[in-house]
Amino acid sequence: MGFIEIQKKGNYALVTIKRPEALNALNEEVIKEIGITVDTLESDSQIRAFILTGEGKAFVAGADIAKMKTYNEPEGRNFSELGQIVFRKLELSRLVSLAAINGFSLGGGLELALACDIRFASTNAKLGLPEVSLGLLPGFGGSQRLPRLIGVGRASELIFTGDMIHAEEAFRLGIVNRVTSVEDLLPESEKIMQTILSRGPNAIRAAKMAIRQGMETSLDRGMEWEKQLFGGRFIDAETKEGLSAFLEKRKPNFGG
Ligand code: CO8
Repeated sequence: MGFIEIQKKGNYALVTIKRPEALNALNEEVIKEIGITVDTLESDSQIRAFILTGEGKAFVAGADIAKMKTYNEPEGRNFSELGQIVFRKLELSRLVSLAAINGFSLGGGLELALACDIRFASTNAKLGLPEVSLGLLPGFGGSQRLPRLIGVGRASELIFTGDMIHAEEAFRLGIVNRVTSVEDLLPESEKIMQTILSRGPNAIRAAKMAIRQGMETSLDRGMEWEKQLFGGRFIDAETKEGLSAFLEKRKPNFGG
């Protein structure tokens, strides 16, 4: 693949978007490669998570503006649909995803990060949904995910102004979980991945399912889901091992 590098690191992967000459802007090829990457990692039974980052001074500076300039109405809709489908696949994947935002994360680039489970940003990162400055609106799910994440008022302000914000402001708003120094971004991302990967893998998968499905339904239906998933844990050897290890005062062996 031309735009994406996958480095396997035991049971997780470091995925780097590499189109630095255009600040990693997303054209159709890059988006398709992101989809192929998710499929490839999902089909690898050893891999349980990935960290997504960008090469150079951007995470992703948005959808490819030069390419979008050539679009007519169906092409614009198709492009939006392609991004939506690929980001949704990433979001619902069994893999835990962490966006390590190393620089500009704008437009489609922020929308990509919003589809990940966890977001860390380095102090130099700048985030925003500047689509309205181009006569567009977020088209890869951003108008839907951002209000769900930070509330309608705050999302509306960011989307209507198109303003870029610094990492600290993104942290204050709840868009990113953590702000790190530039040097610490990947080590901190890897450290939290190690913690996540040391826990019960099937439990994490169930928890992700409960969170993702629960966020899109009523509280009562979400709790019904949670109950089913919780019950399901008791037919899994992993749960037996986790409970026994606690009682035997030892570390659980989840085989990871
Ligand atoms: N698309 C294409 N090329 C880009 C993009 C982009 N989004 N961003 C940067 N580039 C290119 C520049 O054109 C430039 O190319 P060249 O060297 O050939 O002139 C190169 O990357 C370096 O960029 P700059 O020289 O501009 O770098 P600066 O450090 O001066 O500025 C910025 C960095 C502030 C990030 C600036 O590049 C910028 O404002 N970029 C555009 C950001 C933006 O508006 N992003 C949102 C795009 S719209 C979007 O994402 C919609 C998503 C939903 C689509 C739905 C389908 C229809």
